[in-house]
Amino acid sequence: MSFSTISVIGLGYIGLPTAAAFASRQKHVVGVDISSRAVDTINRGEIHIVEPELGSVVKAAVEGGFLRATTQPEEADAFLIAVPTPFKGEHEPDMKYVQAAAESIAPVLRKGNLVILESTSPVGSTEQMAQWLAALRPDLSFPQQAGDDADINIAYCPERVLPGQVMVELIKNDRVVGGMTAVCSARASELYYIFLEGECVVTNARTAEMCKLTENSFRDVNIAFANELSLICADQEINVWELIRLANRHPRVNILQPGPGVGGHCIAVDPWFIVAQNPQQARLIRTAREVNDYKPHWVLDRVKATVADCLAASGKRASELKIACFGLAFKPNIDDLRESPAMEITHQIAQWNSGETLVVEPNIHQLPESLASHCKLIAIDEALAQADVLVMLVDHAPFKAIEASAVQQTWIVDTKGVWR
Ligand code: SAJ
Repeated sequence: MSFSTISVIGLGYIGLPTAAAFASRQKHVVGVDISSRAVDTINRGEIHIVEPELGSVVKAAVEGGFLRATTQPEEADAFLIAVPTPFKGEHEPDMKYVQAAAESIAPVLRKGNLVILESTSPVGSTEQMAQWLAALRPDLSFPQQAGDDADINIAYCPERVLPGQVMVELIKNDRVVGGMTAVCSARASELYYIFLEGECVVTNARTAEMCKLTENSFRDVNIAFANELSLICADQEINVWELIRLANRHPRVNILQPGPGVGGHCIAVDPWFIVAQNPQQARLIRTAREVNDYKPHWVLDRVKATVADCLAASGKRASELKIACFGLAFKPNIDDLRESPAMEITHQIAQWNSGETLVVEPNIHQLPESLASHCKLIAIDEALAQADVLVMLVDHAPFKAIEASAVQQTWIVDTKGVWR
């Protein structure tokens, strides 16, 4: 049975691009979101998130009549669930949005439907979702009951796109497809091949769930290694960026880059899902999280020590001192400030600093509310002209383009090796 109507539940950073990708292949897509603001924005052909190329694809899809958003699920041939899975309490995954999404589609499910979970989820979540659905629809059969003959097919297919490159990676990246049965995997692959140029690599649901967590944990552990090196090198008075560049000349060494910490909504969260399920075994993964979470505190201590040195050398009063923070985003060349270590550090500096805190962030026009009353958003050249202490937090392209001769300050904390 082919897919003529596809419903995407959750129209955020993953759901909306996915909905737009299907619609761009002339499929009728019904996007569902609990936010009526997001729904209204999309139905106007506009977007509520920032992602290159997404705006034009959504506009064309809405104007062409292929994409429509609503707050209430409707009947469809396939349902993709792409809602957030944050953590709660002691870093345990919070599945309430997945459960709510499953409960919301249960009444409109019909025989022959395919349901795919895309949200990053702990191992066993797809089976759990299938049980929630089965409990609400005893009139239908599910894979855990009827195997390949089930009325409803269910699969776990994680997204793995990089923010800032979503519209390219969504189409080009290979896709891990974890069906609850072989038929579920085959149907899920058929669905993704509507837009996918990469390959669907088939496995079972549990392996697919673990695969997503593994990818982001791998990156977190490797960034933690770089961040730990940066602490050791600071103590040993070695330039960590030079060290990594040299070590990476070895044919089997490829160290990532240190920074102010790990931000974003995935890499700093997903490893905890493994730790929550396997606390005894996941020692390295937990420690990597702790190393990366500690880094912003270490940077703040470096800023305080540098400011103390600057005050002692200049004879200025603390209230006369200007600190300029370069970058707020969670990584270079984007405007996304959520879960950003640079934001956290800037906020802490502004709270502590009795002088002026200047902020340079070329990707935004206005400071977020949490900083607005304590900081001033200014241009690169103004900050370089005014500030006593410079704090480099994000290696945005315009910062890397600053001529060395334009930086006259002696007191610098550079978390990204831009002013090495
Ligand atoms: N970072 C470093 N040093 C590095 C690389 C990154 O400190 O060498 C920092 C960044 O500055 C940022 C954080 O890590 O604060 C995460 O950035 P990222 O570019 O590594 O990853 P995300 O969070 O934008 O996207 C990741 C990707 N996962 C992997 O590369 C394994 C993406 O493919 C996933 O789809 C995404 O998580 C997700 O949604 O799970």
